[in-house]
Amino acid sequence: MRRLASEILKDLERRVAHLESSSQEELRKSIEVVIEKTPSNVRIDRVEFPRTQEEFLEIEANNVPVVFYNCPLGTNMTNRLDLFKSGFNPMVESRLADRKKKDIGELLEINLQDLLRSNFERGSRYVGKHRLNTRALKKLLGVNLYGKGQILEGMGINSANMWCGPKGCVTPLHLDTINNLAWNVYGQKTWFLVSPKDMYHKAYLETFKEPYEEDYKGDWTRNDGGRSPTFSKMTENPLKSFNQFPMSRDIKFHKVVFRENEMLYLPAYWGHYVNTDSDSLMINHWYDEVPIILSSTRVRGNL
Ligand SMILES: O=C(O)CCC(=O)C(=O)O
Repeated sequence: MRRLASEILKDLERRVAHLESSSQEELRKSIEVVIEKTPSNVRIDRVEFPRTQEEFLEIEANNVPVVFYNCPLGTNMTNRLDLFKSGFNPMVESRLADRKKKDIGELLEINLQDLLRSNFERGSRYVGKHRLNTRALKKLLGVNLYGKGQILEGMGINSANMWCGPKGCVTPLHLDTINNLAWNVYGQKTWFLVSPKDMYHKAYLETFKEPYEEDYKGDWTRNDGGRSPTFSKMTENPLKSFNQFPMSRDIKFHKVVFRENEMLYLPAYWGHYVNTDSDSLMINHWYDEVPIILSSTRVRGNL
């Protein structure tokens, strides 16, 4: 049954009343600042990868996602078989990526090559957020993205994660409290991006799981170290979910088709729903947790 807006607003008040801890308070303040900093009418641009770090920093400071094309990070990897041939074979946690399931699926530990060999055929399993160290990254891609003289040198990028799976995988709408640079190594994904303001004032009200479930305990500002406060119940294409979530009609979903050898800069607190359009491999890096940016000087280091 549809919920009335007034009921939903009451629900929000109840949730806000439970924001007790100072870290949650700090996060809340951060969100307000982020919302203030983010222009309300935005367009997601697709631009040539910056030539200098200054150019990159200028773009980054706008707090608006950008897709960079022509990344100077090309690899010879054109499909999952190249990944297979690289001999890279860590144990990975994969999860079910069934669109019909209303959650992100149970985790299964498996070695990557077995996964590529078996489940890609059935198209049911997805490796999300598999942490890579510098050596693994180098082995996988044969490039050092953040070495001396690179645009991203000294940016404080301290993690690399691999996302790999077949067509049809979905990551439900959620947000992270940390900046993101995602590089599409091969394949195509479609991202639906939501501004921090819409996430806070519209999406969270209606689409997020009950905040007091054992797993979540707090509201969406909860910082759980995984940097994803929680996933929403929006597991289907957002543009086809209006019947289920009527308030989401008012949300501006920015649709971004993310192609091979492009990099997406996604500022913290931007909501994202991701659909995998073909077999794909993506590497992403989180950096500069936003509350840290707001409360102290920025300390930058390297991977
Ligand atoms: O590519 C995906 O499936 C999800 C990526 C994501 O959520 C992220 O990079 O934060």
